[in-house]
Amino acid sequence: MNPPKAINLNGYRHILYHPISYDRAITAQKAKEYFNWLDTRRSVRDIADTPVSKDVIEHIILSASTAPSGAHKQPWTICAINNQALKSKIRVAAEIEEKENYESRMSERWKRDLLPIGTNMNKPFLENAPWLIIVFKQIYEYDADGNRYNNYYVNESVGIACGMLLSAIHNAGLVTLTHTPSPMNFLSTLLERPDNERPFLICPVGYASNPAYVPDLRRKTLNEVSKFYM
Ligand code: IYR
Repeated sequence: MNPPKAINLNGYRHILYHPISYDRAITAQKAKEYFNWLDTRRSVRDIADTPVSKDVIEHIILSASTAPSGAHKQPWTICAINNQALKSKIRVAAEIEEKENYESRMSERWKRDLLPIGTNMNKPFLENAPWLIIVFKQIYEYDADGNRYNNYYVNESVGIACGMLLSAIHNAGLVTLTHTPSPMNFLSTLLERPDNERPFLICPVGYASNPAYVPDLRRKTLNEVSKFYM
């Protein structure tokens, strides 16, 4: 007998889920192929001004928004900016904070740790990239009765969505980097975000410049990042 297409739990409808699954050989192949593909992702600062269509950005945002979240509140607002004047304002404001960071707020050790990455206070990618995707977290919301309630596991949920955002950008053959100027409250003002939202991450998105350079970094090995208990 076929299982019912839907059941009732706590008065809520639960529907039969048909996950895509593969036989053992294909499962192993898929796991390896995904790693090999994801391992080609790099944070890229040399981003070309080549246009990227709004439709592409919309689907990247939809992909990020498939992330699991605390009580399925999806506590994020993902802003996409391709207005040149607004991008310039964001660059100017970010560089003011970064100047302060590099000149006084960051420790000597921190700056030494960034030498291999080659970052500095100049953020041309904020203006050159065709799109800035700026993720805001929603720390609280109002229910139907107008009562304010806090969202759950907001940082975890939004962090996961950002990971999926990066994967979606990579999948489209585009590049980005995770930029977190600190403090970044200027984003709330410039983008006129409501009081319940806090800026979480800036991702400039576009095609890589040609040529583009990235630091010659090595990723930790499986042994370095994992411990199996079998
Ligand atoms: N937010 C600064 C500094 C910075 C900090 C870390 I940790 C990095 O991995 C990279 C940069 C900046 O964007 O330059």
